[in-house]
Formats: sequence, structure tokens, C-alpha cells
Amino acid sequence: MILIKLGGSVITDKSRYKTFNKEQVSRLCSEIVQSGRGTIIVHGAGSYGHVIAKRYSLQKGLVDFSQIPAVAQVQYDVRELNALVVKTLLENGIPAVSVPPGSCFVMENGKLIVKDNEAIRALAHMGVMPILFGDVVMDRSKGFGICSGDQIMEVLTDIFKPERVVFVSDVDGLYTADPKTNPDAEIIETVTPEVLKSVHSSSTVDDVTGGVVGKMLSMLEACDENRDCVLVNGTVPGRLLSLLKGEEVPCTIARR
Ligand code: IP8
Repeated sequence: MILIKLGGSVITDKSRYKTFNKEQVSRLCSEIVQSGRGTIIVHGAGSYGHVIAKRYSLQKGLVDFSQIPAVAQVQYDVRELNALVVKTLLENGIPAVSVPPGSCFVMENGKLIVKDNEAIRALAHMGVMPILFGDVVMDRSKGFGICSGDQIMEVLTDIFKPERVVFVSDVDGLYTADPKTNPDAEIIETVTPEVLKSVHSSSTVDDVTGGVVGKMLSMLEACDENRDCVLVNGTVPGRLLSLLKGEEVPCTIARR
């Protein structure tokens, strides 16, 4: 089984509040179906989550009660995005159901706690794909917090032990600098914890969950000697399909 995260930069326009990239999501779903591989899909929040989360500093947890309407709004918005993703999966013949992390789980000082994963396992066992996503989640010590899709990936990796973990983003991989602003930036084909320390962290859009370096940390966490962890560009038609078919494509592979 392959665990795939469709990043917020691919499924939405991260610079414009609540802009869903319907065509791109539909194409990616069809590439996943065409690959014939068993998959589980997670998605990020994109502009349905990060814009308001950043404006109200929701990643800091409860600081003052003026944040509360924003907590409810972001939860509402990411469920709206999730409904759009699930609808697109259904249209592509993938039986998918929504599992909103903020309604099922809690966090402890920013760490997601999943004590009971029976429903998720039962769904997958029956051939129904549980779809989890980046969400606002109640936190035992901070009141609430932001749970990223990357944290969900770590939890699902523990549950399902996928043979491969794939992060679909809008860049070819990890670069030595931000490729959107620096023409000299070079792609790093293999990232290790040592390589990551030397990489400059930057993000051109509002992102409350750590951008590409945060993602690499999650990738390094998820990989082991039997499991590949890959960052691939989903905005290039056919690239995800090629990767899933085992072909060589431009990407960054995490290795410990
Ligand atoms: O887009 C962030 O999830 P991500 C979740 O996977 C929110 O980092 C609500 C901003």
C-alpha cells in the first residue's frame, strides 16, 4: 500500500483564500486510479486553513478568546475543502469517506494522539478509503492547535505500515534554496538529517505548519530501511502516475 499526501499547494491556490484546484485534483485522482496501486490519501489545508490560521495565530494555541470564532471558521473551511476532495475521489470511482481529525482525536502539546484507530482500520479493511486532513484539533495543554496533514501521515504510517510514503507538492523536490525566488536553486535528490540541517528554510506563502523543511522532517520520520519516502511535483501531468508505476522521475527521496 502507498500512503499519499496531496499537499495544500496542489489542491488549492495557497495565496487566495478558499480557491480549490478542481481540475488538478481530478487529474491526480485519475492518475492514482490508473496506477492500479492500493493507496490511502491524506490532504493538506491550503488556503482553506492557513490564511485564517495565520491571521489569528491559531498555531500558538489559545492565547485569547478573540481566536475562538477563527477556530470554528477554519474547522468549517477545511471540512468544506475535504468535502470537495472526497467528491472528486467519488467521481473518479474511489469510495472515500471523511474522517475529520478535529472531531475524532486530541493533541497533547502539539502532538496528535490517536488512541483508538479501529474505525480507520475497519474502513480501509472494507475497501473504503478513510480521508483525513490538516485540521484544528483540541489540545490538552494548549486549548487547541493546528494538526498538519504531515502529522496525520506519521500516524497513518504507524497504523498501515505502507511500503512507500509520497508527498505531492508543487515543487520538483527539496532545493538548496527557494526555487520560486532563486534561479540558482538546485534540487537535492536524496535528503538525510545532515543534508537538511544545511538547507535554507523559506516559504513564499502563508503557512503555519513549517513549509518544506517541516515536511522533510516528517518524511525523515516516516522512512526506514524498508520504506521509501518521496516528495514529488503533482502540478506536472503524469508525474505522480509515473512515480506510482515505479518509473524514475525528478523527486527528492528521504533517507536516514
Ligand atoms: O496544510 C494545516 O495542515 P497542512 C491545517 O497539512 C490547518 O499543513 C488547519 C492550517
